Amino acid sequence: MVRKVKNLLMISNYNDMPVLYSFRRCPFAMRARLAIYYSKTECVIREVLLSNKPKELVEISPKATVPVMCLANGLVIEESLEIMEWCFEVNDPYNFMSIYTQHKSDIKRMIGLIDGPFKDYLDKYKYSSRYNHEDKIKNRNKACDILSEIENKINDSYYTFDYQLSYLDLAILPLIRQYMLVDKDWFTTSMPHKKIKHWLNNFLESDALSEVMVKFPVWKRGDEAQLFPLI
Ligand SMILES: N[C@@H](CCC(=O)N[C@@H](CS)C(=O)NCC(=O)O)C(=O)O
Repeated sequence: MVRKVKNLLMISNYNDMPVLYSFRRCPFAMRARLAIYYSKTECVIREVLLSNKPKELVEISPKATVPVMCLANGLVIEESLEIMEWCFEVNDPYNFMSIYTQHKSDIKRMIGLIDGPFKDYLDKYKYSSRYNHEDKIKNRNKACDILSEIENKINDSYYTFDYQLSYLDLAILPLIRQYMLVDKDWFTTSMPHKKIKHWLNNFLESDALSEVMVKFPVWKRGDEAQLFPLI
């Protein structure tokens, strides 16, 4: 969703750069930061605590999920996928948008599977202390079944499309990384989708991931602008 801030004085912009409200470990904020990184967009990043969101974030985006991107003209982009699209519409040095445009319905359907049912099973698997052991395994396996679609999509070059990263890879890798992190040993030794393991490993070893996972102190009003990415 895109909204407009009415009182532009509410936005403290640094050199007219977009401001990204982010939370380092959030997979949705990660996908937004990956898009910022790959589109070579310069922005100001504000790391937030989900347990103590700054009022500046809640004022510009009452639903107050992260990521949120606020542009100098007052436009506020409140969904991670829309932030990705905005970044690549402004600058797309790796031509991500051409594959996206050609295969939009397929890509949206797969992102929908990962953001929807996969994320639901992942949360139940990850926070399984609230459930019994049997449920934990059941939810892990249901999430794993959904991953068969992605496994079938990954080609011999270990991308979902052609011979390069795409919008789809960037959008879903952070959630699949989160799935792996719940039980690394099981994922490495027993998770059946071999191509996914290889594809995820390439991502885990990438410069892009190191850049987007740099730790920033939690932002508070009055702090100096923290630019992102650092390079
Ligand atoms: N559909 C949203 C989902 C964003 C989302 O759910 N972010 C989580 C953090 S991973 C959040 O901000 N939750 C709000 C909270 O925990 O208060 C998007 O893609 O941007």
